[in-house]
Amino acid sequence: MKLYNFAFGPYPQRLNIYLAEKEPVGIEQIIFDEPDRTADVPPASVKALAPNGSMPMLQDEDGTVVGQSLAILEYIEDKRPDPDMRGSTAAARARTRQFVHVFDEALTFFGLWARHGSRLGHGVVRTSQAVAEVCASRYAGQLRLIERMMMADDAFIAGDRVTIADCVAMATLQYAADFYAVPLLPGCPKLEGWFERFSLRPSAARPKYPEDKRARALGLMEQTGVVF
Ligand SMILES: N[C@@H](CCC(=O)N[C@@H](CS)C(=O)NCC(=O)O)C(=O)O
Repeated sequence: MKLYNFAFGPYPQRLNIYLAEKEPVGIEQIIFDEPDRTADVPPASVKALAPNGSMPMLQDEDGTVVGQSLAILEYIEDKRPDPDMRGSTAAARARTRQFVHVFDEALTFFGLWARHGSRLGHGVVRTSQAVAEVCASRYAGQLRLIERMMMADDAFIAGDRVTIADCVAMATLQYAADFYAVPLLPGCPKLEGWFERFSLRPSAARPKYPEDKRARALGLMEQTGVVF
């Protein structure tokens, strides 16, 4: 299998963390520099493999192409079941997937907040302060929901072992903290404890960000007047 990806970004980082944790055999990672249409990065031939044309993108030897990060995680779990990173029972898998979906929704709200509120978007896309504020509030709401879903005794997001939920969670919260300087929500001790512990794992090593963009992105809360 070939995995086309970027070294940073909330969706790519889901796979980067996952592959570092799982270490599956037979998956070649092709990592592109940040997108640059004028330089054909990623190449048009790779983007054309799937309708969405975004990274990460997986291509299997039989020609199967999977173009959505969550579907890629599930596909690799199906094809390389060991070590299991979803849960060994239907109930455990459902628990993992509930966290995955809530974090995925959180990232959608975060992405809209950033798109509408960050200096990075101003003058590039149509922006709305109202959308930024609503989405920041919905992002915070998702984190509060996750805090209520977590069990106090669990070492990881969805239980006593690393699952795809940890990979999706870390990619989201790390991106918010590192790239936009948006900290974890106050009053979420379980999530905060997990974040501190998981941040120490080699899989969660801070990716290399484009520093010019990051310098403008930092301070999203101040840029939008949002207070948690
Ligand atoms: N829903 C997609 C989103 C992927 C996505 O937006 N990837 C971004 C990087 S964070 C990308 O490839 N952007 C460049 C582009 O779309 O040309 C997924 O889960 O994989």
